[in-house]
Amino acid sequence: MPVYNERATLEEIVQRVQAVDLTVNPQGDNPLLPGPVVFERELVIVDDGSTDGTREILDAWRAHPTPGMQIIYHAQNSGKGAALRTGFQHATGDVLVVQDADLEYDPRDYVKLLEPLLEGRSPVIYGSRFMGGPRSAMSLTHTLGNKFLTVVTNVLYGTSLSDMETCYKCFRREVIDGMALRSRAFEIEPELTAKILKRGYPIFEVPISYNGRAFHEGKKIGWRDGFSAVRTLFKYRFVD
Ligand SMILES: Nc1nc2c(ncn2[C@@H]2O[C@H](COP(=O)(O)OP(=O)(O)O)[C@@H](O)[C@H]2O)c(=O)[nH]1
Ligand SMILES: [Mg+2]
Repeated sequence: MPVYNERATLEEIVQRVQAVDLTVNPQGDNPLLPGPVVFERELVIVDDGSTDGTREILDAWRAHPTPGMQIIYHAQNSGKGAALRTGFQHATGDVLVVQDADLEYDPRDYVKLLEPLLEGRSPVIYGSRFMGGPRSAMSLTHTLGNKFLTVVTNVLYGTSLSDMETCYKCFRREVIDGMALRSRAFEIEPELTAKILKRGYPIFEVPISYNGRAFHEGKKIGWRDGFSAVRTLFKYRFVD
């Protein structure tokens, strides 16, 4: 969980992550499929130099450690990409899921990501906001921006994804083992997607719910990040 100045939502999202039932029932007629699987939860929170009071909340939690929860501090703000890279380094589990610290994504969807993963459909599952799941309105600029970046991804990498920029990226650890991730800011989404596809992993998508927030509620991504995403998609098409 990358966190930057999320005082208003941090406690609520962590409570939701901790509360969610992680029992997954893989379906299918493969006799080798396990029965119900209960995933163990490990939450790695990376605070990226927050200055709005988020640190004080985290300080209090660090004073009374919760098993299965790590809290890591960046000395200064370095961007969502840097925070994710720190988180990936510290996570010890077999499966990783990215969880933003706002309330746009719903942890109850984790099982939807884990089910096809366990069924062996792919070691990489993306939760898509554009497959008919329940959602609040997304602004027109964000909708067009997301669709455009997804089309650029599909053209460059020969895929037919519906949501490249989704925060709900779930993958087995080995998918990113040894992967040199360089992005500091929001270009981490196209970089991860590009490198996963170049390693030859198919990305399996499932519908998830989405409760988008507006800029005045703290959303930070903007049109400059769109340009940077396009540059990133082109760059990693040709270099590693
Ligand atoms: N680490 C880090 N995280 C950030 C930064 N900006 C946003 N985030 C976090 O990254 C996630 C996504 O941010 P958000 O503004 O919701 O972006 P969007 O939903 O992709 O537009 C949230 O958990 C933020 O706290 C930043 O500069 N550094
Ligand atoms: Mg967000």
